[in-house]
Amino acid sequence: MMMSIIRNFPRALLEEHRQWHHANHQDNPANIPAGYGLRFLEFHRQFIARALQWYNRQGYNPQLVAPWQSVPEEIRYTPCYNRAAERRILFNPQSFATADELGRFIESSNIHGCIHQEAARLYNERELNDFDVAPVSTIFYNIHGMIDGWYRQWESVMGQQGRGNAAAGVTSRRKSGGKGHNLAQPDRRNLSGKVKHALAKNGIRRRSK
Ligand SMILES: [Cu+2]
Repeated sequence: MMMSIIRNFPRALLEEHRQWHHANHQDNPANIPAGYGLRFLEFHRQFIARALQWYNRQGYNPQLVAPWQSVPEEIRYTPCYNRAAERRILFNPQSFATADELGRFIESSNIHGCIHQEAARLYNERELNDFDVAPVSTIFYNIHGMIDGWYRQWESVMGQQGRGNAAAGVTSRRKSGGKGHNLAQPDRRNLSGKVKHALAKNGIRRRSK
């Protein structure tokens, strides 16, 4: 596994990420407040886009920051890793009525925390386990690009894509208000096709380690 610390990562970007996590810090993963999940997904989506824009302008190796196509096996088999949570996110995304629900689940299931913690340990990159400095590690973008892929898959399956970020949030919140929509009860066979299609459409692909 390649790893690398981006030595000249811009201080302003690092500070922005640090402050977001300080402002949005959650003490109790079992009780993540409404709204946090959508903020988490949206903040990281736009943060990694801007950080990678800077990264690419430096002419650095894009392979090092490519989204993981899946969680590395050595992480999936650690005690903190919630494989049932992973299954729900990947294969039953329509069970999350809103993007906020998906984002809160990514936190409350500890799947995000566990990936950071175990990647830090396994790849000997302790920055990854510290919100204040995690974005200096190229592995941060492997992880958050993958998580954003989960979010994009949810958007595709739920018909949210192409509406813009803010609109998607508003729309999905409105949907939870009970107005029926056609993806509420998809049949399982349809779903796996949709999920596969969404993954392909989002360009999620295998990356060699
Ligand atoms: Cu973060």
